[in-house]
Amino acid sequence: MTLALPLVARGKVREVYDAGEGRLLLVASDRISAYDHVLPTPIPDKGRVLTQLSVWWFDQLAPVLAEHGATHHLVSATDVPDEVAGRAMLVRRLEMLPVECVARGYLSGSGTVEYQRTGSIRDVPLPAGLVEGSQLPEPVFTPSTKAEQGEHDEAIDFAAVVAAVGAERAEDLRELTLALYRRGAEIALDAGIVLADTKFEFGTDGSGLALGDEVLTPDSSRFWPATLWSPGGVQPSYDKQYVRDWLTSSGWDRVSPPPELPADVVEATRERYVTAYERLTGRSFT
Ligand code: PZK
Repeated sequence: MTLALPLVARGKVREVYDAGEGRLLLVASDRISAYDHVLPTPIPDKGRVLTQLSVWWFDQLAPVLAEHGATHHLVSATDVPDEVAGRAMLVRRLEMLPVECVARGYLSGSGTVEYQRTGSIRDVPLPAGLVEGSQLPEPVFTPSTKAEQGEHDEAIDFAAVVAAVGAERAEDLRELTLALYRRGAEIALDAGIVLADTKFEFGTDGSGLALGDEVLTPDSSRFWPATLWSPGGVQPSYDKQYVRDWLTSSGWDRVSPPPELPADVVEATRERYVTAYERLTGRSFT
């Protein structure tokens, strides 16, 4: 798929185009990544589900943003080229800030490693005895820097955020990130989904902070089925569990190009994305 617009940036599973007049077009594909690889098999409708979920979240989060004197970048999800209908967002072009704003409400992955080494996460001391999957006493702001393509984001402390954007903006980013996470996690839990952590990206538009990128999707967040939440081990992923389980059982070495997924794994994974959308939004996906 090639749009007749200049390509601004390309991620593993989505692209950004210049739409002119100070606007960008964010296009989500049906590609899926696992274990740091993009798989050769697309998941039908994934791009549309994640885009429509993001659009819904922008609306849900608008009051939280307004309380903080901030906005979001979404202009329209309908005024987009036919070729990408349903899976593209027209957004305001912002001056993006060079910080990935992560909030964690549960211990997982690199957060668990950091806690086991230091008893803290970033600048926040935590009680003893937490395990992979534990809920944290309070959500924690765990920023990172955007790595070059193919590299992992690098954890930074709050002082590094201050150095990057200044003290006042750093405080604003932390407060807004945690407020958005808290509201998102509350809405998700009502729908039976634990929002373990998530990443936001912010920019500025001349009058203040604006929430950019995609928001609170399974690609920017860890979603866990609430009914299966059981601290003490790696939690099943809401969306990618079938894919990870199948890749593991396939004997793939995680270094070679990944194999094609079988049709039943594709269909079960598509169903997970659609169900997450339907449970969260209360709408049917059509
Ligand atoms: C922007 N990215 C990261 C996202 C990719 C890369 N509103 C904005 N204004 C200016 N720049 C960006 C945004 C947004 N969102 C974000 N790159 C540019 C990114 C999606 C896919 F390949």
